[in-house]
Amino acid sequence: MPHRTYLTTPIYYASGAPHIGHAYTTILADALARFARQSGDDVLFLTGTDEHGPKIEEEAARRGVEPIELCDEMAARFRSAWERLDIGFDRFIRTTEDEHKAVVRAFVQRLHDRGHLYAGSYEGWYCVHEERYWTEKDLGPDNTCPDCGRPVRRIEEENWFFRMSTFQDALVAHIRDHPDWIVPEVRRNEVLGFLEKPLGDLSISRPRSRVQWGIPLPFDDDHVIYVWVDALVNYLTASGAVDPSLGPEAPGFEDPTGSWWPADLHIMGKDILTTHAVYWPTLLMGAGVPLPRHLLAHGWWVVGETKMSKSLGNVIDPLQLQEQYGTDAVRWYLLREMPTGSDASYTPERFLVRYEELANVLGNLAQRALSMIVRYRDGVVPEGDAGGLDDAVSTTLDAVAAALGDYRLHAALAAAMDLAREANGYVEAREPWAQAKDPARAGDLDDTLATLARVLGVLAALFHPVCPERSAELARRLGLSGVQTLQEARTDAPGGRTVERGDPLFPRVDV
Ligand code: ME8
Repeated sequence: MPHRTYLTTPIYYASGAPHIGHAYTTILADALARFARQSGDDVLFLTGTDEHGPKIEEEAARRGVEPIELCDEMAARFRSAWERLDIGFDRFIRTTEDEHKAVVRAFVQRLHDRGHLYAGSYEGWYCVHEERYWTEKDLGPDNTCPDCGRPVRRIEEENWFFRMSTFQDALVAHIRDHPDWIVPEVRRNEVLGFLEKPLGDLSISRPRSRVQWGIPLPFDDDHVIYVWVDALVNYLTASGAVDPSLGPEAPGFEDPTGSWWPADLHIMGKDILTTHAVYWPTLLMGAGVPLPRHLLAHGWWVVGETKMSKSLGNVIDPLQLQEQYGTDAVRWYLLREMPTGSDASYTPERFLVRYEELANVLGNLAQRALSMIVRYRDGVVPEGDAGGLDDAVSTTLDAVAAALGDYRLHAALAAAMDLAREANGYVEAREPWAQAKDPARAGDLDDTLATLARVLGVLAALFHPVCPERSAELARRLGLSGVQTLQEARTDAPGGRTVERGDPLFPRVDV
């Protein structure tokens, strides 16, 4: 049986357009999904849009459209952006889907039936942009949100609450017992630090008098479900564990056997780690549902030194970059530039540095090797010893596997690029142009060219998850019927294949 991997991105608010922050998370998930498929796993890769709550309701009102019209438009926009960036998601969920609404209602009913909900009153502050409550002492100057700086609203109303506090000890124990449950470690320590203070209960409903655009509570029609509870349950809906027609007693809640649940990896930005590492697992514990296996919280993209924001007008559009440099270049830049877990700064200069790495190291190696096979051997890879770089390949594959093991994708990609650098060094050291001049060294030249053909096949496989389009083109030029698996590539016998030189894989760009 192949191993199964279920990985998720956050579902993005259907109120704003995708920018490089959203693109980063989704490309990161896509690359991890492709690495998993490459090693033979069955994969479910989920993304989608978060479509309920006051944020959407107010944005729709501002535009003078119905909330669902806004959601339809934005969901289509996210989908098409992801398609243009070669993101091969398996499922795109929308929280306005009937199936999801039914699972959310069954989930909340289940919490109620198990005695974890109570009615109470809430008095405090709310930020619509972040869709979260704040206490007085958290607020910034002039009653602003400490996260986004926007004005918060005073709220006094009846809400249903989830007894989150009763699960605090169990959650702390789970995090301590599973050191790699939250990755990277700095984020794990942040969550543990947060959990040193007593955990409050969680308001999980909004009176319909204030918020209409949401899923009604199954046991109190005057309330809709808090958008974060609605949103988090998407991961369970898409897993197929729960048949919502069976209601809160659906067996899949407790025993998801045969479905994709539990998720192997939830990927998100550090901004929403608390909801994923505190609200979500405690809600699952309340419902008696197994917890996801890992959470990966990545860092934050800023532009130059500044936060990216619509009001500052500095939002970087991944599709504009894609148009200018191609899909693979955008994917490479984002994944190679940001150390998973740390913050990174977008600048056009850094983008070019990363682009030139593709062009001058990988692209140049391919161009040289293929040209020489064409020039010296009429375009047919000779039957030489292809193992001249086997040690370097082994070291690289070990480094890549180790880096992927703890989701350090940037390090895996750095190792892949180093192999291309090493292969360029091999060309310099072997001097095939000198070997070609000396008939006595024809066998050496065969070995050089066969080695380069094999290493290019390995590089096509290694770069495929991040640069799917150009890697497939490289494989085609190598005379392969498709990109090989890493196992096939490392022991490949390229002799006899007809190659094609082609234009540079990554053309020179005018700045
Ligand atoms: O929070 N740098 O949706 P959202 C890096 N709907 N990543 C960034 C980023 C940046 N500057 N900006 C956004 C929500 N992201 C909820 C999620 S999930 C059950 C509900 C990415 O549209 C990053 O992954 O505000 C962040 O966590 C996510 O977009 C927030 O997207």
